Amino acid sequence: MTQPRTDWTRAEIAELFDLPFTELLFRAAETHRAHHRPDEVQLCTLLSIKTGGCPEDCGYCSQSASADSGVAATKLMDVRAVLQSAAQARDAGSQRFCMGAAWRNPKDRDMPAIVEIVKGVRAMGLETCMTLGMLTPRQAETLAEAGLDYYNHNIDTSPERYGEVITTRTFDDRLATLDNVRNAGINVCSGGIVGMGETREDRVGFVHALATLPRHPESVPVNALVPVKGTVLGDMLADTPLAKIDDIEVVRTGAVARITMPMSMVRLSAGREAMSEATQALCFLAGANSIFTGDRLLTAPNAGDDADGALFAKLGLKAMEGEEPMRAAGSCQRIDASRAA
Ligand code: SAM
Ligand code: DTB
Ligand code: SF4
Repeated sequence: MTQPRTDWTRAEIAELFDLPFTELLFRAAETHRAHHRPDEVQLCTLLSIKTGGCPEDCGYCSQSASADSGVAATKLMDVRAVLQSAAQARDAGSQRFCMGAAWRNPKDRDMPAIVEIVKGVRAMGLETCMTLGMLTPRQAETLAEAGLDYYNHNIDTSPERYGEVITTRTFDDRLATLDNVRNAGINVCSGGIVGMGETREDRVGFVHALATLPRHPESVPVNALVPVKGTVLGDMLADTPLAKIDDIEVVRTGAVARITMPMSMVRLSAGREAMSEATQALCFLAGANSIFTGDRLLTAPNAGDDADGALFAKLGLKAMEGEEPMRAAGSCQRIDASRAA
């Protein structure tokens, strides 16, 4: 199979954003159909395995120790409790179990418990994803050896805007971890957040950075900011409601991600709770084909299974069961081989 383009220019991506909305949607839907089943949406479930007290200062995040969000800090969850949650997610029809920790990076002493969790969740027949902050090459290899299927590490916004949102690490730190994950043979999940008061040019730069990685991420989460009181960006949006992103611009971003990264799964992630059914339907038409299910993300509320069941019934969508295109095409041979063993 031919590999998708990774030589997109910013000008080309800006032109896609500028297309008349109907034309952009048509092109995105066409690309979507060429590589994915348009009636299937992947269901993923999130669990916060270590919440709050994070030393990073990400301006959007309720879990940063610098935020005054009221989120209490916890220790790493007990392995058995994580496996119980995973069993519930599997029984509710989830394909992937994504576990997040409010860490700048895992400490080596945390790794044995993390490895046990990965092995246990995988043994239940779920795909595993972790997001634990920055990883060393050795830590990425340890996770790969444990059988981790995906690692989520978002670039979040354009390289230019990054330093205005987070000061405790750099965009290049993010790319270095993505490299370590890729080199270890783990599938990459990387995307970001729209609606942080960024410009269209930032959204162009954000998609450009992902679409020009040496290999596209297998999963691209597009989050719409969940504004949390007590965070820098949540408070900024409360003070300047006009800075709130328009739903059509969220759909445009998803559509451009779909066209530029045709084989990737595009996940309509945080922010669905505040979106109308019609906006979500447009996102699916524009090529979003993955969501988080359940009534909680990490700390923020999510749409919930009843609302999603009703939406899927209305739209004639069903839960994805088969393998994703990039994995089926063997983008991650070593992990696929270990799954088959
Ligand atoms: N600490 C790890 C890290 O930052 O990589 C993992 C957890 S962190 C919460 C994972 C991602 O959640 C962030 O990169 C960001 O994209 C997203 N996120 C966090 N807070 C959000 C919010 N209020 N609204 C939308 N997305 C958010
Ligand atoms: C991603 O891109 N979105 C998820 C997942 N990766 C880890 C997290 C969304 C967090 C939303 C805010 C919260 O729940 O605190
Ligand atoms: Fe910490 Fe991740 Fe939240 Fe940033 S996004 S404050 S690194 S938990």
